[in-house]
Amino acid sequence: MAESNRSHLLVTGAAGFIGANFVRHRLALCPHERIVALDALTYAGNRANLAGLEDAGRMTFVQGDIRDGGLMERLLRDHGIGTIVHFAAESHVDRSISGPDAFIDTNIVGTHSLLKAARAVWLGATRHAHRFHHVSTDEVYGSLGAGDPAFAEENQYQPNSPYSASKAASDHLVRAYHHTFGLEVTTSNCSNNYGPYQFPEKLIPLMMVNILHGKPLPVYGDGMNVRDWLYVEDHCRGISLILDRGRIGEVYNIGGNNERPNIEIVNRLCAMIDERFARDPGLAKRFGGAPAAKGEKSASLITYVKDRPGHDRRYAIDARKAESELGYRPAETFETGFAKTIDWYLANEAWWRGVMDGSYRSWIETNYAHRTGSPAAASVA
Ligand code: NAD
Ligand code: TDX
Repeated sequence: MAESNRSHLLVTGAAGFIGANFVRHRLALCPHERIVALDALTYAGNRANLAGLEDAGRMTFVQGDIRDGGLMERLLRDHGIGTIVHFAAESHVDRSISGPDAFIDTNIVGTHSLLKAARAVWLGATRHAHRFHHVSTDEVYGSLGAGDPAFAEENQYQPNSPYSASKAASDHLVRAYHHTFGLEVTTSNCSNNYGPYQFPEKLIPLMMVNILHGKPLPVYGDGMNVRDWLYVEDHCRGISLILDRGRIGEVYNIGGNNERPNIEIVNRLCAMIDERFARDPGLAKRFGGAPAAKGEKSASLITYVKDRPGHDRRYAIDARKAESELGYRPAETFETGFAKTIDWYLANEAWWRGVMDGSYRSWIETNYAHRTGSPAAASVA
């Protein structure tokens, strides 16, 4: 095999939301590095998220499945990979409730397949320089009450959804491969990301696209569930710090220090879009169905719907370990990150229209109908 090189990265789930942002971030940060960008291109993965990156010759895209152990071993050997950054997963909690099987297959079996390949190639007859970084979520720690302290790395795991349970299982496998086989691993558990290239099934881009089409904004339950929101580039910076300075075998929590109830997020999004329509008359021409195009308020679309089963009430991250050991701190405030995100979606209409295919529409309609009993009201033309 080619000698493994820590500067040769395999990024799994590279055509998804955070994976694609990470590839862009890392290529810019480390001009000497090369990346093999692997993705199965499920409904959530899009080649367009990596557009233009292959031209410089430092990134190679491979369509493949992490469950294909033979392919994983070949990629590691043929490209002399010394660093894996593992994003590939089924990532949407609502889909894990309506169809958990894919979450078990990809998040647990898939992660194990990747770990086995890494062990076979890096810890075989000869030991090779390596790092396996596993990207996980704050949801593995469960749900907090209003006054509870934020999640620290030592918190007990209490996953509540099939999604978070599958991520918890994958975290345990990564830990076990370190303790039992000596695989050099790090893990990060991060809060809710937002920013460019996020698939419009997640809260912020879904609400954004629905506002622009004048469709209902489905707020689950009483809208008072709290999430900690982090601009995606800050998550990518956190992962880079762990890759470059993190201690082997350690877990780092990454967060935004930015807890907000969902209804505040939706109201703020509505107000900021109204403000952009007021500033730019061209938007009313492009999005004639939006309330703001008719002088109405986007917030008039807010519709409270049946809650997500088992809906975690609150997540909050204590990121002091990453801050003190690695110097991690989010660069964006909620105001700057949110403004960048809205402007990116307004400027990249072709991207989001391109990813909203028939299967997207049918998922959004089914999910909405299930919560309201009213079919198709949320579908997007
Ligand atoms: P995403 O759904 O946008 O992207 C996941 C990518 O993985 C897609 O491109 C998909 O095609 C690919 N994929 C799925 N199954 C695959 C398989 N079997 N083989 C190869 N590729 C496969 O998800 P995301 O929001 O970018 O999340 C990335 C990672 O970060 C996940 O592991 C997720 O659990 C974690 N995470 C996400 C958030 C968040 O707020 N989005 C927060 C914390 C942690
Ligand atoms: O239509 C909606 N209405 C609504 O009220 C949607 C899609 C969501 N919500 C609520 C549910 C959550 O309380 O908004 C909050 C955020 O929902 P999601 O965007 O689905 O994210 P969440 O369930 O919090 O999980 C996300 O953060 C942690 C990612 O999808 C996970 O991959 C990550 O691990």
